[in-house]
Amino acid sequence: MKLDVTKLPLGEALIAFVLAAVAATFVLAFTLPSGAGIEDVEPEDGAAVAEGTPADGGVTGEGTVVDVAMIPTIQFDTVDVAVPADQPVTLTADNQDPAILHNWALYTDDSASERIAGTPICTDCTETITFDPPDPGVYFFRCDVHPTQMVGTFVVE
Ligand SMILES: [Cu+2]
Repeated sequence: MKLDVTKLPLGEALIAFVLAAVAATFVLAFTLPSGAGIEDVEPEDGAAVAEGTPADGGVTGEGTVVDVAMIPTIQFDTVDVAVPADQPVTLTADNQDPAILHNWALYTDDSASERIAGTPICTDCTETITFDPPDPGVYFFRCDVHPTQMVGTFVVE
């Protein structure tokens, strides 16, 4: 039969194919690391990406996260809050004081005449707000329902 004749070209073709595959493997081996290098650069530009996707969870992607709880009875779990000045603050006020209305509100000082930010007044609730902190300094926060019982200091550094 002529099978032996047709096998030889096939064998040569296979060898050529394998050589080409090996060559391609080397080419890919040198190409892929540079591709990965490009991907490594992207996270450094991630700030722009994060700004573009606030709906995906900008809450924790950037900025300062502050958690304050209202606890029994009629008090904040923390009365000293400090944040950096150069990034937005995302504050969550968790009212754990059963059936008592509370909120968290930030003012320029304890006269509470100029409000900077605040959560709604509610009971058995958790409210989250995001705001830009004022200039570095010492500020005042309180619960508007209990303005003398529930107070604290808010420092912007
Ligand atoms: Cu209160």
